[in-house]
Amino acid sequence: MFLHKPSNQKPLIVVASNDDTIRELIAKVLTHNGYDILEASTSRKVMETFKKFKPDLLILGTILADLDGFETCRLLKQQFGDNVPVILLTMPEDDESKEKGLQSGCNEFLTLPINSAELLTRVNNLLKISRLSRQLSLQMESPEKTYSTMIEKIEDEYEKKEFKILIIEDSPFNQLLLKTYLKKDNYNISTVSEGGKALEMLVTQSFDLVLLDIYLPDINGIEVLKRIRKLDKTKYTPVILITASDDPDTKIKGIEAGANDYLIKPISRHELKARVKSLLKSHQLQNYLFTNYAQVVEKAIKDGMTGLYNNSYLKQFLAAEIEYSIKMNKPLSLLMMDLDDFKDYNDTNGHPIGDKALQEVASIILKNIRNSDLPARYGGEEFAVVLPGTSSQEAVKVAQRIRQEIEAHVFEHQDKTKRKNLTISIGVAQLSKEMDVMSFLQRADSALYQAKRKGKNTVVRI
Ligand code: GH3
Ligand code: MG
Ligand code: MG
Ligand code: MG
Repeated sequence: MFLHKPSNQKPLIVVASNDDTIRELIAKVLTHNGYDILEASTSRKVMETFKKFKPDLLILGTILADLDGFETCRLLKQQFGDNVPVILLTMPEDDESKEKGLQSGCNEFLTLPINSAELLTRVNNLLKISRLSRQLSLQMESPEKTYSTMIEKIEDEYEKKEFKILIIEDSPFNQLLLKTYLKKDNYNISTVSEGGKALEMLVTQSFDLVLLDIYLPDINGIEVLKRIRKLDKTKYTPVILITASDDPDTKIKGIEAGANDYLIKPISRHELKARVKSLLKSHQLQNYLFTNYAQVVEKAIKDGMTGLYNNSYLKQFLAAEIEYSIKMNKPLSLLMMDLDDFKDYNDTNGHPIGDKALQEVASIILKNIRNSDLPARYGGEEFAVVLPGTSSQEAVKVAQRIRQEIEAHVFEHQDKTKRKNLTISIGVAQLSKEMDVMSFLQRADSALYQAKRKGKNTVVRI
C-alpha cells in the first residue's frame, strides 16, 4: 500500500488490456468522473507503471500482448504486495476465468460489455478501501509503523471474525444457492423471504452485510433498501442488490437508493464471493476508522489518569460557556479545588497510591455534579468544575458536598486517628460581565487561595 500520496490528489488507475476499444471506453468513463488514467497493453508496461507511479488500482483484461492477465496479477501482487486492488474484466458466464482470477489474487470482477454505472461502483468500492487505509494512517502518530501493525490487526480480525450476513430473497432456490456459495467462507448466514420481516430482523439483530433481492412478495427491494438507509442501526451496513440482468435502470436506481454494489442473475459464485469480501473489508476498515477517530479525540481532550477533561479542553469549554452565558444572560460558576497536604500523602504512601487517590477524588467529583457540568483535572492534584446555568450560591452547595465526601472517604493507608485525613480546599467564583477565561480562572483561584489560608478543608466563595 502506498501511504504518502496527498489525499487531494486524483486517484490514478491503470487500465490494461490488449483490446484498444475496451481500454479507451474505460479510460473515457473514468477520466470523465475525475480519475487519472494510464493505459497499458502489455504486462511489462503494467509493472513499469506500478514501479514508477504507484497507482491506486488496476483494471485488467484476461489477455495482454505479452503475458495473460492472470500471470500479470500474480506478478504484481508478488512485487507490490497484496494491497494493490485489481479488477478483472471477464465475460458474464466465464466461470473459468473468474476462478483463475481469484487464484491469481484479483479482488473483483467487471463483466463485459462495460456498463459505466457498474464500472464506477466497482472502482469506487475498491478505492474506498485504500482511501480509508490512508486516512487511518494519517490519523496515527507515526504513520508507517502503526499503519502496518494496524493493517495486520485488521487482516487478523477479518480472518477470525464470523461475519453475519442476511439474505433477503423469496426464491427458495436462490436462497439455497447463495447460502451454498458462501458456506465455505465461514459466514454466519440468516435467510428471510419478506421485506417486512427482514427489516424487523435488521432492527433486532446485528448484521455485517445484507444481500437483497429486488423482487420480493411484500415490499419492493428498493423500498427495503431506502428504509435500511434510514434506520440508525443499519445506515452504513453494506447492501448488495440482486438484480435481473436485463434491467440496467434498476441498477442505477439501486445505487441511488444506497446500495453498495449489485449482483446480476444468474449469480456467479466467484463474483458473489469477491463482492462480499471486499465490502466486508471496507466496512470493517470504516468502523475501525470511526473507533480510532473517537479514541484520538478522547485522548486529546481527556486526562488519561482520571478520565476527567484536561486543562486545555477546560479552557476551550470555558471560553464557549462564557460567551453563551453572557449572550443569554445566564449565570456561570466555576470551582477550583486543590487537595490539602497531598505532598505528605504522596511522600508517605508513594506515587502509585497517590495516583489511586487522585482517581478516587475524580470519581467523587463526578458523582456530585450534573451531566451538564464539566469536570476537569486542572493540574497535578488540582481539579476544576464548570457549572453552566448555576449561581455561585448553588455552586457552593455542590462544592460542600464534594468537600464533605472527600473528608469522609477512607483513602488507602490512611491513618484517620492521626488526623491525617485527605481533604480538599475549594474556591468558588461566578462569572461577571467583564471577565474572560483567564480572569475567571484567576478569580476562582484566589478564592481557593483564601480557603487554604483559612486552614484548608473548606469552601470559599468570592
Ligand atoms: P497544599 O495543601 O498547600 O496544597 O499542599 P500540597 O502538599 O497538596 O501542595 P504541593 O503543591 O506542595 O504538592 C502537590 C503534590 O501533589 C506534589 C506531588 O507530590 C503531588 N502530585 C501532583 N501530581 C501528582 C500525580 O499525578 N500523582 C501523584 N501521585 N502525585 C501528584
Ligand atoms: Mg425475488
Ligand atoms: Mg497544588
Ligand atoms: Mg495541594
